[in-house]
Amino acid sequence: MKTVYTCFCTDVIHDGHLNIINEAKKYGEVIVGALSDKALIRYNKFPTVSFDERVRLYSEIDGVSRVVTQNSMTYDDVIPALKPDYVVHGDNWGNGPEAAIRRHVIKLLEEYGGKLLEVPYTYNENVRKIDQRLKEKLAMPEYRRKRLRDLIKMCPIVKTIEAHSGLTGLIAEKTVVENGGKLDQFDAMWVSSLCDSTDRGKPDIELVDMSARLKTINDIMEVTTKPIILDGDTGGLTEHFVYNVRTLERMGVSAVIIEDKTGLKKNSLFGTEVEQTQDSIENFSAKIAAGKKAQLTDDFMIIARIESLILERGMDDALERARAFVKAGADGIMIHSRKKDPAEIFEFCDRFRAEDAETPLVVVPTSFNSVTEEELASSGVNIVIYANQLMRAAFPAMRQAAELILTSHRALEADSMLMPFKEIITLIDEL
Ligand code: SPV
Ligand code: MG
Repeated sequence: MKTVYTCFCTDVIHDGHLNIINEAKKYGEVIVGALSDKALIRYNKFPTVSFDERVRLYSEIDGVSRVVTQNSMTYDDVIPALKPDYVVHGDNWGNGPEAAIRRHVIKLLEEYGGKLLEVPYTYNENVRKIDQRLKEKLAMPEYRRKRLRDLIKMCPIVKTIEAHSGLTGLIAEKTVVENGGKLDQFDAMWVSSLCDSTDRGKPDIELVDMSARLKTINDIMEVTTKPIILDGDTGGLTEHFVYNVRTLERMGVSAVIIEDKTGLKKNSLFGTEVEQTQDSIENFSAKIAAGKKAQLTDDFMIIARIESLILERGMDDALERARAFVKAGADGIMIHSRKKDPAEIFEFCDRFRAEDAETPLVVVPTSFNSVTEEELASSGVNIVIYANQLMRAAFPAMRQAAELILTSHRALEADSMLMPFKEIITLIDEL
């Protein structure tokens, strides 16, 4: 009997999947591949049920002979091993980033004479509702909040991009690229104080208050499902911080990062060019401990950001603070630097990891931007934050468009740099 292989990456079986199985079984014994969690999260999906539950779900479908694990989104592990006579897939992967996977599957099949069968993709009201329901589930606070802790366990490094509005949230949520046959996307979003302030035309000095920051978070949450890390500046007064922890947690924010500065906070990238005061270890530890005591779930994370390298207080001071803040209950350490060379970040990570193998490490490579995710991951970094690039990309583009219109006395000259009108109206999902 011939064998037919198809890969599923769904948490819910709908008409479309049943149609694939019904078509597949006409050609032989049906083997379903369950995409592993690690592969799934790079593939624009996040599981809402465990891998074992997905395997059980697929095994129970009438017509499925067995379920195997597929670890590679490019089918490299399963096709050469199983050599199925046919691979069945919906006909909706010919365009966009998935097209590379399709080409690769065809190549793998050609190596031994296997064939690709494409089934018309089913898109009806029932399928649409199920997709929508899954998305809603992921956007709910209880799912979104814990997703960051899950990602830290699942990913070599959690890739986080700044978002400061619904629109930038959509970019963080939906941007998927194909690179070397693999799909990739961001895992999480950073609500930066710098970008949230800049977007309002205000300086980054804790002037934009928590009510305004919560509005930004809410705008982002309305249109996304990915976890949110809030830049909480200094955390403010401990007596206020505890209330904000509760609010953020209830909203479904996954983590707040607070920095060990006090008084008038200025952006770290100014370094010692402006006057900035570092908080004492005792005060900041007490703030962390109070925040941890206030939170109600085990999911929420309070991450301590150490400014010793920014303020040129030295590596030993940074490490002493890291030790103290972890002891006070911090769920992670962010170490910041404004040097172009990542050497001091690597030194911190190596020395910290020599004493503490567990506590998640976070870095923001704005200045030391030549460092790769792979290098950071191999130094023990768990979360990389691209803290301001979307804002910095948008500003010069908007200014250039404004200048072109002013100098041309019409909009035609700016047109080639603009997104087509049709595209911008389809960017936003309608319910
Ligand atoms: C932010 O994005 O606001 C940050 C990171 O705090 S930095 O601008 O590098 O200080
Ligand atoms: Mg900030």
